[in-house]
Amino acid sequence: MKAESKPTIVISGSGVWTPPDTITNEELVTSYNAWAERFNRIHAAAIKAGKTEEMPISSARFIEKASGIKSRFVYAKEGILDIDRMRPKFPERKAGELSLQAEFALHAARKAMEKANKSSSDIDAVIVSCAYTQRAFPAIAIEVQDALGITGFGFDMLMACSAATFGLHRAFDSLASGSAKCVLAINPEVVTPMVNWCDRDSHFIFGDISTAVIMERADTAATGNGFEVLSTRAATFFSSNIRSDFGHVSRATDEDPYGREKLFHQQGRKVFEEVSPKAASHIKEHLAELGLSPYEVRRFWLHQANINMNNMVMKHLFNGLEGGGKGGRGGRHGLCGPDGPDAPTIIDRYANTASAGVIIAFDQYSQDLEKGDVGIICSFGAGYSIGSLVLRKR
Ligand code: CO8
Repeated sequence: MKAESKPTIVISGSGVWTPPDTITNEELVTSYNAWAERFNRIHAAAIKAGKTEEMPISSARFIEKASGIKSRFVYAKEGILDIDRMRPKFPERKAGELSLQAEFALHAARKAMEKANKSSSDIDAVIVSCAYTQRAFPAIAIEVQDALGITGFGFDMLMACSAATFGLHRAFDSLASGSAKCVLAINPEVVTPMVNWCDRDSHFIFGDISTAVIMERADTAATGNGFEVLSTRAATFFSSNIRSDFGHVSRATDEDPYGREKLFHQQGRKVFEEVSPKAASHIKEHLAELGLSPYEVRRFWLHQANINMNNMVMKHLFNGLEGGGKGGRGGRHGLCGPDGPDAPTIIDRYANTASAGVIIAFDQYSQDLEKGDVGIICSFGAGYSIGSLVLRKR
């Protein structure tokens, strides 16, 4: 959607909140391997008879090389590393208490509000958009709205790794149509309960986090800086290569709602191969709609699932393009890495935080941009889904 003849809409603040615990690859692998070795010892006879599959051994070196991940933030470390549990342990909260996910949301929301210099009375819409909500209703967004004393409306939406961009699209549309004047869009990603910590191929991928963004009309923005939203773009293509089938219907099908197939699982290699070119084409086409070349983009805030995948997206994006233009990246072709944050990576410290990764990258690598610089936020993931916003520094 183009912003032509519509009011100027800006991102005026963002915030990132991290839970207190971290788990390094080494810690994770030590505990997983102890669990796998014990499993193999206990089931040695069945494994020998071909009745049970042997659990493979994980490696910290593989994880870093294959994904770029070195460490991740988690809400509760202990249960995950306990080989008698292999999943986080959170204390239950009663209906009258603030829910865990609302607490996550509030931490990031307050940071974004402070950055944008907004109080609750300035905001009239709350969107909680993430990979999982901890309950069906009442909406976490309404709980957050109530806790902050915001008058207006709030709703939850799910869109896996593209939840942040798709949530911001809804914020943009509400502001453009006039149904809201200032939107608080939050991504409280409490994902560690849905990770299969006994699956060697995916136990290292995710971490918990919370991010938030304030989007509003330029004429109400309290700070003169921030980023103008030039345009938004979304695309989806059905695929079963990334699935999480946990849901209320399991109660009726008598399936174990926490079985292997119900937790997060993926065909990682296929996802890598299929999504990277799609994401690059999406970015190229979105920029072309605005008459821009990738060389005119100062910063690419990409989804943070895998460093090699982001390098592949950037390679596809610049492949076959002529030279560098104004503000372009010259010979560097925007690759992620130590040379420079053209497509900054935060995956080493945070791992994959589902939808929040693009907002962490944006929050941490946007202060140095100069007036007029163009950047693009682009998420891609389960669905498949791809969502982008082209921004210009004010
Ligand atoms: N340690 C040692 N070896 C391993 C490990 C490990 N931990 N894991 C796999 N291996 C082995 C494999 O078994 C394989 O062995 P072999 O060759 O003998 O079969 C070998 O290493 C290579 O395996 P792969 O080809 O699978 O490895 P890759 O190099 O492709 O790396 C990745 C695997 C890192 C998973 C990679 O494929 C990847 O990241 N792909 C992108 C996937 C992606 O972006 N997914 C997005 C999912 S997230 C999302 O959309 C939102 C979901 C919502 C959040 C859900 C939260 C719970």
